Amino acid sequence: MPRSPQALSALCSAFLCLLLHAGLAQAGQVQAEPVTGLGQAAYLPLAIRQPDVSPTPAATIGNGNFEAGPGSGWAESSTVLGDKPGAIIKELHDTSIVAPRSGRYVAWLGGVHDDISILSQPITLPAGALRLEYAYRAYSEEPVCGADGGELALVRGETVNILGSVELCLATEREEWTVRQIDLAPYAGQTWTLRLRVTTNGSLYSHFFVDDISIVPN
Ligand SMILES: [Ca+2]
Repeated sequence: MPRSPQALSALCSAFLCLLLHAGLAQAGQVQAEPVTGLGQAAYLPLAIRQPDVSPTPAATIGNGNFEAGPGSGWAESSTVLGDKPGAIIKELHDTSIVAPRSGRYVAWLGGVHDDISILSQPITLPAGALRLEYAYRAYSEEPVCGADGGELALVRGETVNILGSVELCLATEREEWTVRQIDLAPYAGQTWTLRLRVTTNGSLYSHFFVDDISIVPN
């Protein structure tokens, strides 16, 4: 039975409508991809932000300039003066003889007979090339080197890695602040106790003053 032109037209419209909807759906899928793509792109700023995360902090020496006074950062001990805070970290009131390199405080090892003075603190060194920097003054009445002196070392358990020696005699006196640097690259990424030890015998005074101990880039 032949359909009326109206009926055909309606059928055709419905078919076109189906095609149209299918086309739109298809077009929607096509359009959906960039939307999905944009969704993924939205994560890019997160990836960009990642380098802004704080890098591993450089190793620092706690109270390296001693200006926080005794009892901060360092362990102090002296066989003669005891192991209480202040045995080694001193505020210098009379700066006419020795003025601190910074502020008012220094570490003062020696200065008494038959003594072993030790200043120490644990340090963790980050990866990378670093140096230990410190300033010192040395005074001694010893005419012959070797009687009084000591060492700067990294200590862990029974292991002692000597970084440098401290000579205390007339020939090694330093009446002005003298800055020294020691390469710490072999110890990158490791945790040690930094230890400064000065030993004196029973005659003729020797003094070793230290200030401004820090870790600096190589
Ligand atoms: Ca100081």
